[in-house]
Amino acid sequence: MDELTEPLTQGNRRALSRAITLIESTRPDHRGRAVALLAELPQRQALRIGLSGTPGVGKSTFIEAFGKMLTAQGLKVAVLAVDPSSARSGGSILGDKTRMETLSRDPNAFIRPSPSRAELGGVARRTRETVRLCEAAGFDVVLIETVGVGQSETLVAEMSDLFILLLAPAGGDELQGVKRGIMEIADIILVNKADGDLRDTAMRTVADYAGALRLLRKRPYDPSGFPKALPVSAYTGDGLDKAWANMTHLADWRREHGHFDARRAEQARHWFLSELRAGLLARLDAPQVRARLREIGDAVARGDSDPDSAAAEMLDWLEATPAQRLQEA
Ligand SMILES: Nc1nc2c(ncn2[C@@H]2O[C@H](COP(=O)(O)OP(=O)(O)OP(=O)(O)O)[C@@H](O)[C@H]2O)c(=O)[nH]1
Ligand SMILES: [Mg+2]
Repeated sequence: MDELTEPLTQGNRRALSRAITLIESTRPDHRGRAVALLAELPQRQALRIGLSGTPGVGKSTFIEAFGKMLTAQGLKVAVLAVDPSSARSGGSILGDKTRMETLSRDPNAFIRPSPSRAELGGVARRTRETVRLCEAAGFDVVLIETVGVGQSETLVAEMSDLFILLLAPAGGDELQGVKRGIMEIADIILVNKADGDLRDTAMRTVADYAGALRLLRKRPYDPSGFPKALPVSAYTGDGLDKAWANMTHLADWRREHGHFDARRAEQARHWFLSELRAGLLARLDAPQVRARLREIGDAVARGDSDPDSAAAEMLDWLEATPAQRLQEA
Protein backbone atom coordinates (compact mmCIF):
# COMPACT_ATOMS: atom_id res chain seq x y z
CA MET A 1 0.00 0.00 0.00
CA ASP A 2 1.28 3.49 -0.81
CA GLU A 3 2.43 5.48 2.21
CA LEU A 4 0.08 8.30 1.19
CA THR A 5 -3.05 6.15 1.12
CA GLU A 6 -3.74 5.99 4.83
CA PRO A 7 -3.16 9.64 5.79
CA LEU A 8 -5.01 10.73 2.66
CA THR A 9 -8.11 8.69 3.46
CA GLN A 10 -8.01 10.17 6.94
CA GLY A 11 -8.27 13.60 5.40
CA ASN A 12 -4.68 14.69 6.00
CA ARG A 13 -4.16 17.80 3.85
CA ARG A 14 -0.41 17.42 3.50
CA ALA A 15 -0.91 13.91 2.16
CA LEU A 16 -3.55 15.25 -0.21
CA SER A 17 -1.23 17.99 -1.47
CA ARG A 18 1.58 15.50 -1.96
CA ALA A 19 -0.71 13.10 -3.80
CA ILE A 20 -1.80 15.90 -6.14
CA THR A 21 1.83 16.82 -6.80
CA LEU A 22 2.45 13.15 -7.59
CA ILE A 23 -0.38 12.94 -10.14
CA GLU A 24 0.75 16.21 -11.73
CA SER A 25 4.24 14.84 -12.29
CA THR A 26 5.14 13.70 -15.80
CA ARG A 27 7.96 11.40 -14.66
CA PRO A 28 7.16 7.82 -15.73
CA ASP A 29 7.95 6.36 -12.27
CA HIS A 30 5.69 8.99 -10.63
CA ARG A 31 2.97 8.18 -13.14
CA GLY A 32 3.12 4.53 -12.25
CA ARG A 33 2.88 5.30 -8.55
CA ALA A 34 -0.02 7.71 -9.14
CA VAL A 35 -2.00 5.11 -11.07
CA ALA A 36 -1.41 2.52 -8.33
CA LEU A 37 -2.40 5.01 -5.63
CA LEU A 38 -5.64 5.93 -7.40
CA ALA A 39 -6.49 2.26 -7.81
CA GLU A 40 -6.23 1.49 -4.11
CA LEU A 41 -8.15 4.53 -2.80
CA PRO A 42 -11.60 3.86 -1.35
CA GLN A 43 -14.60 4.90 -3.46
CA ARG A 44 -16.30 7.81 -1.78
CA GLN A 45 -18.67 10.22 -3.42
CA ALA A 46 -18.62 14.00 -3.22
CA LEU A 47 -20.98 16.26 -5.10
CA ARG A 48 -18.95 17.49 -8.06
CA ILE A 49 -20.03 20.95 -9.13
CA GLY A 50 -18.63 22.55 -12.28
CA LEU A 51 -18.68 26.33 -12.33
CA SER A 52 -18.01 28.40 -15.40
CA GLY A 53 -18.09 32.10 -16.10
CA THR A 54 -16.26 34.72 -18.12
CA PRO A 55 -13.48 36.78 -16.50
CA GLY A 56 -14.82 39.33 -14.04
CA VAL A 57 -18.25 37.75 -13.58
CA GLY A 58 -17.38 37.05 -9.95
CA LYS A 59 -16.34 33.38 -9.83
CA SER A 60 -13.70 33.89 -7.14
CA THR A 61 -15.95 36.11 -5.04
CA PHE A 62 -18.81 33.64 -5.45
CA ILE A 63 -16.68 30.63 -4.49
CA GLU A 64 -15.42 32.45 -1.42
CA ALA A 65 -18.95 33.28 -0.22
CA PHE A 66 -20.57 30.03 -1.32
CA GLY A 67 -17.72 27.92 0.05
CA LYS A 68 -17.89 29.65 3.42
CA MET A 69 -21.64 29.08 3.58
CA LEU A 70 -21.08 25.35 3.00
CA THR A 71 -18.22 24.98 5.48
CA ALA A 72 -20.36 26.81 8.06
CA GLN A 73 -22.84 23.95 7.60
CA GLY A 74 -20.05 21.52 8.46
CA LEU A 75 -19.37 20.45 4.87
CA LYS A 76 -15.86 19.94 3.56
CA VAL A 77 -15.26 21.83 0.33
CA ALA A 78 -12.47 21.46 -2.23
CA VAL A 79 -11.91 24.03 -4.99
CA LEU A 80 -10.05 23.10 -8.17
CA ALA A 81 -9.49 25.00 -11.39
CA VAL A 82 -9.37 23.96 -15.02
CA ASP A 83 -7.70 26.51 -17.20
CA PRO A 84 -5.67 26.22 -20.32
CA SER A 85 -2.35 28.01 -19.88
CA SER A 86 -3.26 30.48 -22.58
CA ALA A 87 -6.23 31.73 -20.57
CA ARG A 88 -4.23 32.95 -17.63
CA SER A 89 -0.63 33.53 -16.82
CA GLY A 90 1.03 30.93 -14.61
CA GLY A 91 -0.26 30.87 -11.10
CA SER A 92 -4.01 31.26 -11.80
CA ILE A 93 -6.03 30.85 -8.60
CA LEU A 94 -2.89 31.33 -6.55
CA GLY A 95 -3.38 35.07 -7.07
CA ASP A 96 -7.04 34.42 -6.47
CA LYS A 97 -6.26 33.09 -3.05
CA THR A 98 -6.27 36.69 -1.94
CA ARG A 99 -9.86 36.90 -3.15
CA MET A 100 -10.63 33.63 -1.43
CA GLU A 101 -8.69 34.62 1.63
CA THR A 102 -11.04 33.45 4.34
CA LEU A 103 -11.89 30.26 2.50
CA SER A 104 -8.23 29.37 1.91
CA ARG A 105 -7.61 29.55 5.67
CA ASP A 106 -10.74 27.54 6.51
CA PRO A 107 -9.77 24.10 7.88
CA ASN A 108 -12.79 22.60 6.07
CA ALA A 109 -11.76 24.01 2.70
CA PHE A 110 -8.99 23.06 0.31
CA ILE A 111 -8.01 25.24 -2.64
CA ARG A 112 -5.72 23.99 -5.35
CA PRO A 113 -4.68 26.20 -8.25
CA SER A 114 -4.47 24.98 -11.81
CA PRO A 115 -0.99 23.81 -12.80
CA SER A 116 0.66 26.38 -15.00
CA ARG A 117 1.67 25.90 -18.60
CA ALA A 118 -0.10 22.60 -19.04
CA GLU A 119 -2.18 21.67 -22.05
CA LEU A 120 -5.92 21.43 -21.64
CA GLY A 121 -5.85 17.64 -22.02
CA GLY A 122 -3.22 17.34 -19.30
CA VAL A 123 -5.11 19.72 -17.01
CA ALA A 124 -8.27 17.70 -17.56
CA ARG A 125 -6.65 14.43 -16.54
CA ARG A 126 -4.97 16.00 -13.54
CA THR A 127 -8.24 17.59 -12.41
CA ARG A 128 -10.21 14.38 -12.81
CA GLU A 129 -7.69 12.50 -10.72
CA THR A 130 -7.55 15.30 -8.16
CA VAL A 131 -11.34 15.08 -7.81
CA ARG A 132 -10.91 11.39 -6.96
CA LEU A 133 -8.22 12.23 -4.41
CA CYS A 134 -10.47 14.84 -2.78
CA GLU A 135 -13.33 12.35 -2.61
CA ALA A 136 -11.10 9.76 -0.99
CA ALA A 137 -9.94 12.43 1.47
CA GLY A 138 -13.55 12.86 2.58
CA PHE A 139 -14.60 16.10 0.90
CA ASP A 140 -18.35 16.51 0.53
CA VAL A 141 -18.35 19.07 -2.27
CA VAL A 142 -15.77 19.53 -5.02
CA LEU A 143 -16.09 22.79 -6.94
CA ILE A 144 -14.36 22.80 -10.32
CA GLU A 145 -13.94 26.31 -11.63
CA THR A 146 -13.23 27.31 -15.19
CA VAL A 147 -13.06 30.56 -17.05
CA GLY A 148 -15.20 29.97 -20.10
CA VAL A 149 -12.80 29.91 -22.98
CA GLY A 150 -12.48 27.36 -25.71
CA GLN A 151 -13.40 23.86 -24.71
CA SER A 152 -12.81 24.13 -21.00
CA GLU A 153 -16.54 24.29 -20.14
CA THR A 154 -17.25 21.04 -21.92
CA LEU A 155 -14.31 19.41 -20.18
CA VAL A 156 -15.52 20.58 -16.78
CA ALA A 157 -19.12 19.57 -17.51
CA GLU A 158 -17.84 16.10 -18.40
CA MET A 159 -16.32 15.67 -14.96
CA SER A 160 -19.14 17.26 -12.94
CA ASP A 161 -22.44 16.04 -11.54
CA LEU A 162 -23.93 19.51 -11.83
CA PHE A 163 -22.86 22.32 -14.11
CA ILE A 164 -23.42 25.92 -13.05
CA LEU A 165 -23.06 28.91 -15.33
CA LEU A 166 -22.34 32.20 -13.63
CA LEU A 167 -23.44 35.30 -15.54
CA ALA A 168 -23.33 39.04 -14.96
CA PRO A 169 -26.38 41.33 -15.22
CA ALA A 170 -26.71 42.48 -18.81
CA GLY A 171 -29.09 44.06 -21.29
CA GLY A 172 -31.30 41.91 -23.52
CA ASP A 173 -29.14 41.77 -26.65
CA GLU A 174 -26.21 40.40 -24.69
CA LEU A 175 -28.19 37.25 -24.08
CA GLN A 176 -27.04 36.24 -27.54
CA GLY A 177 -23.46 36.28 -26.27
CA VAL A 178 -23.87 32.99 -24.42
CA LYS A 179 -23.36 30.16 -26.84
CA ARG A 180 -26.27 27.79 -27.20
CA GLY A 181 -24.05 24.80 -26.45
CA ILE A 182 -23.25 26.21 -23.03
CA MET A 183 -26.90 26.91 -22.26
CA GLU A 184 -27.54 23.27 -23.12
CA ILE A 185 -25.05 21.91 -20.63
CA ALA A 186 -25.96 24.32 -17.81
CA ASP A 187 -28.13 22.87 -15.04
CA ILE A 188 -28.49 26.17 -13.22
CA ILE A 189 -27.70 29.67 -14.42
CA LEU A 190 -26.80 32.06 -11.63
CA VAL A 191 -26.94 35.77 -12.39
CA ASN A 192 -24.42 37.28 -9.98
CA LYS A 193 -24.15 40.87 -8.73
CA ALA A 194 -27.89 41.07 -8.03
CA ASP A 195 -27.27 43.88 -5.55
CA GLY A 196 -27.27 47.68 -5.34
CA ASP A 197 -27.68 49.47 -8.66
CA LEU A 198 -27.32 46.23 -10.57
CA ARG A 199 -30.20 44.48 -8.86
CA ASP A 200 -32.95 45.45 -11.31
CA THR A 201 -30.85 44.60 -14.34
CA ALA A 202 -29.95 41.30 -12.71
CA MET A 203 -33.63 40.42 -12.17
CA ARG A 204 -34.38 41.21 -15.81
CA THR A 205 -31.43 39.09 -16.90
CA VAL A 206 -32.76 36.20 -14.81
CA ALA A 207 -36.14 36.51 -16.55
CA ASP A 208 -34.49 36.65 -19.99
CA TYR A 209 -32.49 33.49 -19.35
CA ALA A 210 -35.39 31.69 -17.71
CA GLY A 211 -37.27 32.34 -20.95
CA ALA A 212 -34.39 31.13 -23.08
CA LEU A 213 -34.03 27.96 -20.97
CA ARG A 214 -37.71 27.14 -21.41
CA LEU A 215 -37.13 27.01 -25.16
CA LEU A 216 -34.57 24.24 -24.78
CA ARG A 217 -35.59 20.64 -25.25
CA LYS A 218 -36.87 19.04 -22.03
CA ARG A 219 -34.19 16.78 -20.60
CA PRO A 220 -35.13 13.34 -19.27
CA TYR A 221 -32.61 13.61 -16.43
CA ASP A 222 -34.19 16.76 -14.95
CA PRO A 223 -37.16 17.28 -12.61
CA SER A 224 -39.69 19.90 -13.66
CA GLY A 225 -38.46 23.47 -13.46
CA PHE A 226 -34.90 22.62 -14.52
CA PRO A 227 -32.66 23.96 -15.94
CA LYS A 228 -33.38 27.23 -14.17
CA ALA A 229 -32.01 30.73 -13.70
CA LEU A 230 -31.63 32.38 -10.30
CA PRO A 231 -30.23 35.68 -8.99
CA VAL A 232 -27.37 35.72 -6.47
CA SER A 233 -25.05 38.25 -4.93
CA ALA A 234 -21.61 37.02 -3.94
CA TYR A 235 -21.21 40.35 -2.10
CA THR A 236 -24.29 40.30 0.11
CA GLY A 237 -24.77 36.53 0.11
CA ASP A 238 -28.36 36.92 -1.12
CA GLY A 239 -29.63 33.90 -2.99
CA LEU A 240 -26.71 31.63 -2.12
CA ASP A 241 -28.81 29.41 0.14
CA LYS A 242 -31.50 29.12 -2.51
CA ALA A 243 -28.89 28.27 -5.13
CA TRP A 244 -27.54 25.50 -2.87
CA ALA A 245 -31.05 24.20 -2.13
CA ASN A 246 -31.65 23.90 -5.88
CA MET A 247 -28.35 22.13 -6.45
CA THR A 248 -29.03 19.54 -3.75
CA HIS A 249 -32.62 19.10 -4.92
CA LEU A 250 -31.44 18.43 -8.47
CA ALA A 251 -28.69 16.05 -7.33
CA ASP A 252 -31.06 14.16 -5.00
CA TRP A 253 -33.70 13.85 -7.70
CA ARG A 254 -31.16 12.47 -10.16
CA ARG A 255 -29.86 10.02 -7.56
CA GLU A 256 -33.39 8.77 -6.87
CA HIS A 257 -34.10 8.33 -10.56
CA GLY A 258 -30.82 6.64 -11.46
CA HIS A 259 -29.54 9.52 -13.57
CA PHE A 260 -26.74 10.46 -11.21
CA ASP A 261 -24.90 7.14 -11.46
CA ALA A 262 -25.75 6.80 -15.14
CA ARG A 263 -24.08 10.12 -15.84
CA ARG A 264 -20.96 9.12 -13.93
CA ALA A 265 -20.83 5.82 -15.78
CA GLU A 266 -21.05 7.63 -19.13
CA GLN A 267 -18.35 10.04 -18.00
CA ALA A 268 -16.07 7.17 -16.97
CA ARG A 269 -16.54 5.60 -20.41
CA HIS A 270 -15.79 8.92 -22.08
CA TRP A 271 -12.58 9.50 -20.10
CA PHE A 272 -11.41 5.95 -20.69
CA LEU A 273 -11.65 6.49 -24.44
CA SER A 274 -10.08 9.91 -24.21
CA GLU A 275 -7.11 8.56 -22.20
CA LEU A 276 -6.72 5.73 -24.66
CA ARG A 277 -6.63 8.17 -27.58
CA ALA A 278 -4.11 10.34 -25.77
CA GLY A 279 -1.98 7.28 -25.02
CA LEU A 280 -2.02 6.17 -28.64
CA LEU A 281 -1.12 9.66 -29.83
CA ALA A 282 1.70 9.86 -27.30
CA ARG A 283 3.24 6.79 -28.95
CA LEU A 284 3.87 8.85 -32.04
CA ASP A 285 6.23 10.99 -29.99
CA ALA A 286 8.73 8.21 -29.24
CA PRO A 287 12.12 8.84 -30.91
CA GLN A 288 12.04 5.66 -33.02
CA VAL A 289 8.57 6.46 -34.23
CA ARG A 290 9.45 10.03 -35.07
CA ALA A 291 12.37 8.85 -37.18
CA ARG A 292 10.18 6.37 -39.03
CA LEU A 293 7.47 9.02 -39.50
CA ARG A 294 10.03 11.34 -41.03
CA GLU A 295 11.23 8.64 -43.44
CA ILE A 296 7.77 7.68 -44.60
CA GLY A 297 6.69 11.35 -44.64
CA ASP A 298 9.63 12.15 -46.91
CA ALA A 299 8.61 9.37 -49.27
CA VAL A 300 5.08 10.82 -49.42
CA ALA A 301 6.44 14.32 -50.04
CA ARG A 302 8.65 13.01 -52.87
CA GLY A 303 5.66 11.33 -54.43
CA ASP A 304 7.13 7.85 -53.97
CA SER A 305 4.19 6.85 -51.82
CA ASP A 306 0.65 8.20 -51.49
CA PRO A 307 -0.72 9.40 -48.14
CA ASP A 308 -3.19 6.56 -47.66
CA SER A 309 -0.88 3.65 -48.30
CA ALA A 310 1.88 5.42 -46.34
CA ALA A 311 -0.47 5.72 -43.33
CA ALA A 312 -1.38 2.04 -43.68
CA GLU A 313 2.32 1.15 -43.86
CA MET A 314 3.02 3.23 -40.74
CA LEU A 315 0.20 1.55 -38.81
CA ASP A 316 1.49 -1.88 -39.81
CA TRP A 317 4.96 -0.92 -38.68
CA LEU A 318 3.64 0.35 -35.32
CA GLU A 319 1.73 -2.84 -34.76
CA ALA A 320 4.75 -4.98 -35.57
CA THR A 321 7.15 -3.05 -33.31
CA PRO A 322 7.04 -3.79 -29.55
CA ALA A 323 6.22 -0.70 -27.44
CA GLN A 324 9.49 -0.98 -25.51
CA ARG A 325 11.59 -0.79 -28.64
CA LEU A 326 9.77 2.39 -29.65
CA GLN A 327 11.15 4.14 -26.60
CA GLU A 328 14.79 3.47 -27.54
CA ALA A 329 16.57 6.47 -28.96
N1 LIG B 1 -21.66 44.25 -7.13
C1 LIG B 1 -21.05 43.07 -7.10
N2 LIG B 1 -19.80 42.92 -7.53
C2 LIG B 1 -19.21 41.71 -7.48
C3 LIG B 1 -19.91 40.59 -6.98
N3 LIG B 1 -19.10 39.51 -7.07
C4 LIG B 1 -17.93 39.95 -7.60
N4 LIG B 1 -17.99 41.28 -7.85
C5 LIG B 1 -16.90 42.12 -8.38
O1 LIG B 1 -16.61 41.71 -9.71
C6 LIG B 1 -15.22 41.79 -9.96
C7 LIG B 1 -14.68 40.46 -10.44
O2 LIG B 1 -14.83 39.51 -9.39
P1 LIG B 1 -13.97 38.15 -9.36
O3 LIG B 1 -14.52 37.35 -8.25
O4 LIG B 1 -12.53 38.42 -9.36
O5 LIG B 1 -14.35 37.55 -10.78
P2 LIG B 1 -13.77 36.24 -11.51
O6 LIG B 1 -14.89 35.69 -12.29
O7 LIG B 1 -13.13 35.36 -10.51
O8 LIG B 1 -12.70 36.84 -12.48
P3 LIG B 1 -11.43 36.09 -13.12
O9 LIG B 1 -10.70 35.37 -12.03
O10 LIG B 1 -10.64 37.18 -13.74
O11 LIG B 1 -11.96 35.15 -14.17
C8 LIG B 1 -14.56 42.26 -8.68
O12 LIG B 1 -14.35 43.64 -8.72
C9 LIG B 1 -15.59 41.91 -7.64
O13 LIG B 1 -15.50 42.75 -6.51
C10 LIG B 1 -21.26 40.77 -6.50
O14 LIG B 1 -21.95 39.86 -6.03
N5 LIG B 1 -21.77 42.02 -6.59
MG1 LIG C 1 -11.22 34.58 -10.36
